Amino acid sequence: MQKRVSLTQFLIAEQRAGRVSPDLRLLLEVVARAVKAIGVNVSKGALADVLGDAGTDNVQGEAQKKLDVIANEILLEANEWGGHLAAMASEEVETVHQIPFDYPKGGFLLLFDPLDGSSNIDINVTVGTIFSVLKNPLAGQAKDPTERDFLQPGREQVAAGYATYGPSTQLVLTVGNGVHGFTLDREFGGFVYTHPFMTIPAATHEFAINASNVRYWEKPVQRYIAELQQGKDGPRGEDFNMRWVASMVADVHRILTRGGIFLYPLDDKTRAQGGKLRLMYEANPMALLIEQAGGAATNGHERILDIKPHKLHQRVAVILGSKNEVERVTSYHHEA
Ligand code: AHM
Ligand code: MG
Repeated sequence: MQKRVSLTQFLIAEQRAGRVSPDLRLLLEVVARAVKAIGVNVSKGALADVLGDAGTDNVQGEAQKKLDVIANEILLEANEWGGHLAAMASEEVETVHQIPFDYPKGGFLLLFDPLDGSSNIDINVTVGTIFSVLKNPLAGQAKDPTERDFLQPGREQVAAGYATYGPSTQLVLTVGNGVHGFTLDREFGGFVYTHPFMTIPAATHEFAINASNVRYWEKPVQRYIAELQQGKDGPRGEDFNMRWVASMVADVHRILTRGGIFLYPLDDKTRAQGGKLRLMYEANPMALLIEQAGGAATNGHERILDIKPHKLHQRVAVILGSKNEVERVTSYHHEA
């Protein structure tokens, strides 16, 4: 039988190779533990009264699902006391979440979307957690981090990842040395290293976009998608397939597994707020993973990881996945 490697063994090997500090290893282990707990709650569904609306709105003015609130609380509580974090930020929390006074503070900032794809919760379709890790620029000082300390471009991330709660619970992460996937063994209760060095082919025949928004898109995106839809009969001379789960984690996971392009472009509905998806805890971590797997990620004009954020809950247009296709759509934006 092939020897199984656990997440802990993987992280210890990364630590010995000098790519992960002891504190970052602890952080990733704690996130993995929180993700397991979220997965348990997600999988209980209607049996545990975790479905439906929480009856509250988040900072973005979106109705919170019960599981949004539960997942957020699990991640905040799990990460407060270990001493590895200086502060946290979450899609579900308006301001920076400070580490309680009675716990030591560490050198990292953790950002997350506790439960991405909320519209899929009540219909038993894959949802996930997305997270991003930055260094605390105030490390060694007695000051609490403020929102400004979080506003670093995505290229500064020291780690990023996501979990999918689907037929199996998977954890996919990068610490800057490729993308690595782990599958939760539910009987034994641990993550097993199942997907080493995930890569995205440069070419693809699969795209993901919410095509109901076609009339709101900008011209370059309308042109690109129209060309794909014309298939063999159009300028591309080949057919393309479409998939849209409406959970970014699931769509990105498919792309990391078999290639593809994902677009949530700027459109007339979301222009005023800068896009639909959030830069700091959705686009940035996914962009780092995609680049680490050999793909590309832009907002149509520039590399996502180079965008200098100006606010915590900033939104952004997202085009990511197989390099050839991302470069093509981006060039259409430049031509326009
Ligand atoms: P959420 O963080 O509130 O769940 O919203 C983000 C989700 C993404 O997971 C997904 O790609 C997109 O919103 C789906 O949008 P649409 O409803 O237009 O299909
Ligand atoms: Mg989300």
